[in-house]
Amino acid sequence: MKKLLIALCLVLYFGAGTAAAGDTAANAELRPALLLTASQSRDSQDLSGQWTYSKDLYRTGLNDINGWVAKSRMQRYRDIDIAAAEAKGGVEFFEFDLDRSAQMNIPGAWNAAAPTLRYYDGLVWFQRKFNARKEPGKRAFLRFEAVNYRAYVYLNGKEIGRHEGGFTPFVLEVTDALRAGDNRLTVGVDSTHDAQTIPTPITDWDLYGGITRPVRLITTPATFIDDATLSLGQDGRITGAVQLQGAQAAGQVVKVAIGDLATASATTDANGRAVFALAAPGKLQRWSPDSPTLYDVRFTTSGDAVRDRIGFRTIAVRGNEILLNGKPIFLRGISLHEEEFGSNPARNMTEQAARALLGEIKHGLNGNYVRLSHYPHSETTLRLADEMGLLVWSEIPVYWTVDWENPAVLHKALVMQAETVYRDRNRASVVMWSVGNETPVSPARTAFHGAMADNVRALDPTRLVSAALLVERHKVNGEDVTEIQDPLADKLDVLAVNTYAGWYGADTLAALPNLKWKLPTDRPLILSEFGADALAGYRNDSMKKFTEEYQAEYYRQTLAMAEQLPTLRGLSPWILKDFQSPRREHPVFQNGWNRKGLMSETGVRKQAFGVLADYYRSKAAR
Ligand code: GCB
Repeated sequence: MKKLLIALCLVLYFGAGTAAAGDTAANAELRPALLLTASQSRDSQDLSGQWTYSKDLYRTGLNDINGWVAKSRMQRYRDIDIAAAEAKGGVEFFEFDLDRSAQMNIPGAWNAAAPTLRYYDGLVWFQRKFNARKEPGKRAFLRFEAVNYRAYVYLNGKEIGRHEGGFTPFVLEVTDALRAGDNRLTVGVDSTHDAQTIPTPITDWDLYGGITRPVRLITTPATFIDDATLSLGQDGRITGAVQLQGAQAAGQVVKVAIGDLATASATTDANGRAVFALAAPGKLQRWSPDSPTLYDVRFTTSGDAVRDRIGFRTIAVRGNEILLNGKPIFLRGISLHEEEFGSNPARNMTEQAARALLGEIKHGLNGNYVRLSHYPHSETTLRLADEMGLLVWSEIPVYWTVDWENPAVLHKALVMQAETVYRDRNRASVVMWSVGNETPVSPARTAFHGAMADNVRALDPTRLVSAALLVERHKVNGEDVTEIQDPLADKLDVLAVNTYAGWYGADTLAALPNLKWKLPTDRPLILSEFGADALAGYRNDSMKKFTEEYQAEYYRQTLAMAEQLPTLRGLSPWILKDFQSPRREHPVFQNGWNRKGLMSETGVRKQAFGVLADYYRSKAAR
């Protein structure tokens, strides 16, 4: 506990800054050394495609027995042509050869790639050879959008960096390690989770180990724009900042142009940072789900330029209302895992795959909101949410069990939050940062979440903070009353609860609309989860669990219950699509799939889909 208190004091100390949009002393320690914000607009080489791989369950490529340095015949990252070495003969021999190993499509989780890897949980080495030009005066970086869960990265036999955390990007400079011509990139990916990882191994979704999102080689000038942000404030001003990196970062003029509506310029300080503030132009169209206007925003210096597509909107709470651009809004949403339609998904979120999922929410369900659970989703999904007009709840996997008393684990959570905020703060769609999901109340856990709430506010004071809480039921005057009894509620702008009455527990469906709730009246409430399993195509009127009829009726009755909650401002039922979970092994109904989807894994709509779609249609009309 003492160690945790020290960590919290540090957080509070670092959290003491007040300036807007991040980058204050408040979070300097948590800022990734390199961001390459808006790097999709830069010169780059996409390293997607066929990589070779080698399983390494006993971690021989990292360590030998007794923790000694790995044997050279096991070191998968060596820059060596093994076939040529073997042809020469001699005493040396090898127990791997990534040049002649099996191939796998990257990005994508290994679990879907081969039956032998379906439940493989451990270390796998990946190799990709590529050809590069080396341009004098330019710098080169590798940007990984996500590697689940730990990455060990080597270029041409040299270690260039490591990263922990399966859902956030990281950038490694390779200017010196890169060769003109042939290069050998080797990445050790360890999917193992333990009591000190985030999440722990106790979840309700698939393991999905691997290089699950794109990897790109990016070149920049010697001094380059590392970060560039812009957003609309409650005061009607657009503010933002640009961070340059490199020897010439100080004293540079930086220009920003918002479409053809407005321009501004500023000069970088000694740290290479320039800040902007301008009155929102009269013609500025506010971003909203009904009108998701994005502007082409260009940031330029004398030697560099990046572009981003940015929407401008405000989000706030007033009493128990959620206000988008100053007007009350009801969040017509659904929860979503990062898993594409299909019978053997690989968590490869291509634009087409993300569009298919978000399209069902926006056009199928008449939704305006999505809970991207239970971890930061791909940049592709976030950019599409901006483009299609869906508000987003974003979270990191501080889920169920966490080692609450461990300062190192808290530090991981804060870093993961920072990586997420720095990645997504130009996304108008993101309106809410969640600091946890269904964690059992205890003093250590509440201190942990409290530190996360303070951290995320310091990083980004412009968005709302929430958490998916558990509820409790008590007898009051002989009647069951459902309540939030969680001190974390004091830290949140929006209260959110997961409720499964009618699925887990003994309640009948008919009882749901009459359940009594006691809720704070001063804050908006979201039902962040409710749901029931149904196997698509299993139909009969017997009202047995796992039938489509039961799930549809569960939705009707839960929505009737929701109508009784006066401060309810949004819903994200569990979940759009059936998703893989080793926790779910009923041999007839589940077979490794959590069946709470409104659609099957292949995209067949169940009856409850229509129930929610009709409800949202009438809600939108009201
Ligand atoms: C929950 C969890 C979610 C599970 C779901 C379920 O409360 O937040 O991750 O998948 O329940 O299906 O039980």
